[in-house]
Amino acid sequence: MTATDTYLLLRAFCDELARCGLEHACTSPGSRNTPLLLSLAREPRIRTWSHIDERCSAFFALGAAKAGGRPVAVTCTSGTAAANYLPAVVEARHARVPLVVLTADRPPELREVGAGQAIDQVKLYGDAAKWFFEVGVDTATPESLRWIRQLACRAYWTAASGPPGPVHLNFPLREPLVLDAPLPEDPVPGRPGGGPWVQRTQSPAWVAPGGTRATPTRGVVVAGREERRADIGVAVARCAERLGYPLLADPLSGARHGTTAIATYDVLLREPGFAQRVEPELVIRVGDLPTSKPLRAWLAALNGAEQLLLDPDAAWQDPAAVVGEVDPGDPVAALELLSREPAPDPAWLAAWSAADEAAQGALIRGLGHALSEPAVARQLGEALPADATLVVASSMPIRDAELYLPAHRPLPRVLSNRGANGIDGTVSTAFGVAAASRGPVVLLIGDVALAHDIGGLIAARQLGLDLTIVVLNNDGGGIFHFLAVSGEGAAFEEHVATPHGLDFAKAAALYGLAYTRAETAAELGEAVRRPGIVEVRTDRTENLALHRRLADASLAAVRALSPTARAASPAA
Ligand SMILES: Cc1ncc(C[n+]2csc(CCOP(=O)(O)OP(=O)(O)O)c2C)c(N)n1
Repeated sequence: MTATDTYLLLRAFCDELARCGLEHACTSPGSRNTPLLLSLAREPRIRTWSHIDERCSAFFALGAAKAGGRPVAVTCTSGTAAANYLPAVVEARHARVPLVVLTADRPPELREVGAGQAIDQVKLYGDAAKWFFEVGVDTATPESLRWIRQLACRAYWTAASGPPGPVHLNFPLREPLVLDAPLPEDPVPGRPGGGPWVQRTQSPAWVAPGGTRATPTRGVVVAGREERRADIGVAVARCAERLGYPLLADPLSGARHGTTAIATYDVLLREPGFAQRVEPELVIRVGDLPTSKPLRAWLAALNGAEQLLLDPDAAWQDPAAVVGEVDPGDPVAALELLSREPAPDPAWLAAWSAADEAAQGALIRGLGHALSEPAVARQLGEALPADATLVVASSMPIRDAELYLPAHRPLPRVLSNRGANGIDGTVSTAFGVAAASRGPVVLLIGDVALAHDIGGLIAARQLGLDLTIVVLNNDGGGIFHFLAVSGEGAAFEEHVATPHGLDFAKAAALYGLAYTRAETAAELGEAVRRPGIVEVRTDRTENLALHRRLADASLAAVRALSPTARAASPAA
């Protein structure tokens, strides 16, 4: 066995990844992974991004895979380096993001004998990885070169499809780890024409040509997170418009636009009278379940409605077990079929639209001119161009985005780590998104989430990437004020809210980023045009009070629309 065998095999492996369509790989420094990272770096079709911190690296890869919609590779040395990939692998599994994780390992003779940096890496990520394989790269023969080409395709296609997710390939590597002679020609070049060793053909759509499906007049379309395919969001909005169905679309669905989109469903469905009046006969569900609790509760309680789930990934997003029909085919084809024979009832949509207008009016009046947390979400949705990407952190930013991002215009693309709802790795994810996106990328994040991944800021300078980070700094976890635990006094403050008093201007200076403090909407609008950190300071207690006032005002506006309220009110 020589380094030449290892490098021949890894060159063929990387060649196949590139032939399949892999464009980005993240590397981290180390000795044992030298053959892996050099083989990736020498493959001209793969762009490599170097990261010091493996946790940041894997989240960066996650962001790049979300933005690019195809697998991204990530490679590191053995030991705790590989263990640092776990949070991002878990998120990728739950959010169905394709990652090809390539860990270097000690060969068997160096395991469990006290050799350095040797831990048990076999199935290190447990069930979080879709597939695990231990890859021997000691002997390059024509047979093993064909095998490794097939293996690379299998890893890529397994990550990319049915449903997408992370795959883990572990490479025991023996010394010498560098070449001592030029690498010879590959005795098994890839397929002629540049295609991969194993092609994957798309299964044909299940929809019979010319077929139709009857739809009732009272229906709704519910669209949740679908971050990979922009065409699904477009098809969802088109189908809802044709059928005259209100569209309840989470911003992560890519479908929150068009004439039937209802921006404030989260408020409307909290009003029991309204929720009851608008019980539908059919619910067409696409993508994951939206974040909104009132919407989830409403769907769970719909007794008489037929619920159809378009579920190409077999993700089974139905915790209340109310879905009666699952369509595993291509959602675009199914939506087209569903909207072939529309029989819209304008009064049905009008009831939803009038309530939505009333609630939106109350929310916007209630927001006033102050630069509050929901006002920032609203303004970003209004101001960012359609070619921008808005990455939204977990906690209150994603909740504010769901209610306050507008629904009347094409939104920027909205992405968020909602597979496992962690606040970790968010900065690194957003830099990964920036690496694989064309337009500007803006991250909306709370101060605790920013502090958690502050090391991720290194990507700006080290990798030369532009990202605008809007941090809502309420000095702690504002979301916890909405929970009963907020009544627990000093212990709540110290152990749950966790104020830190960090000065983000100094973090910006350390990482060589521009820093702006925005106190007005105009200052925010100006600052988000440039990369760097834009800090908006808010107060956790005031934020809670504002959310309560806004909820009360919008609910009152919806209640005032109900037939009984109108009859009772002398002003009506
Ligand atoms: C990795 C991880 N640790 C802990 C949590 C629990 N958690 C949820 S929200 C939150 C606080 C977030 O605070 P911040 O980012 O400032 O946003 P805000 O609540 O102020 O909107 C925490 C710690 C989590 N979701 N993920």
